[in-house]
Amino acid sequence: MNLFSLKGKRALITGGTHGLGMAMAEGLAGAGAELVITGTTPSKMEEALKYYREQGFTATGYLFDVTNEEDAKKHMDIIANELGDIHILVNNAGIIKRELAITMPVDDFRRVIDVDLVGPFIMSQLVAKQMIARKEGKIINICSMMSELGRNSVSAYAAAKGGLKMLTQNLATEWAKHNIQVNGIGPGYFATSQTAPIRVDGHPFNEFIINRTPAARWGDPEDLAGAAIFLASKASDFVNGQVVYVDGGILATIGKPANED
Ligand code: GCO
Repeated sequence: MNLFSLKGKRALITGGTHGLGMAMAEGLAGAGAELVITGTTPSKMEEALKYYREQGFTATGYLFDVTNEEDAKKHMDIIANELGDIHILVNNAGIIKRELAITMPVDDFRRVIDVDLVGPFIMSQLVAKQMIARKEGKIINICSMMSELGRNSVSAYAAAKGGLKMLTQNLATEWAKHNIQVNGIGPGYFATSQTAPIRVDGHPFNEFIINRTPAARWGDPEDLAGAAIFLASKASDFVNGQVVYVDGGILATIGKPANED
């Protein structure tokens, strides 16, 4: 089981104050990693750090916007001085704006691309500099079903997450020779605050997803911990540029008629 041990490793999870980021951070800490959490909301950060520390985990938090290159560099320098190297980067911070493309304000489209695609590039470039020097590192980009499929109202998010899948493959291409493994996790449909509006009982999308998912359920954030531990540990030292889909089988099937068991 040493293959999956993260003892002695420091993992930075962007947007690790709630939702899927928190679930993955908990999994990494459970495997032995020290946590560095970034966020943008002081109250969420305070609550999250209290929760991590109540679990007995070592956790430190930093408030900055990953799309602000100058601020990100400043905080990554502070982290390096206060804590030391980052061994594992999880680019999890992301937003979604659901609006049909025909009416979506371009500034909204641009903001989604900025947070979900440019932010991961900025953070990857900052940590890769120390990982190249150290000749080892793990970068995990949180992609999406929308890295592969589209649906009405998520054009910006799909463009960003499709780009994030290709960014994962390209960073893997450039940095594998430095023993840096860059991979992705593609969550299916999970029960989080981001999906709460389309998950309420009776919402047509809720029934649709249950029917469209072979596992016939929404994902539980804890379902992601295993993939995060795998891609953060020695167990994936020869895995490069892959996206591990944790989706209950959605991408494996064209789906089935609503009345079919
Ligand atoms: C949506 C959902 C999805 C999921 C997830 C799927 O509106 O379709 O929010 O985007 O959150 O990204 O992988």
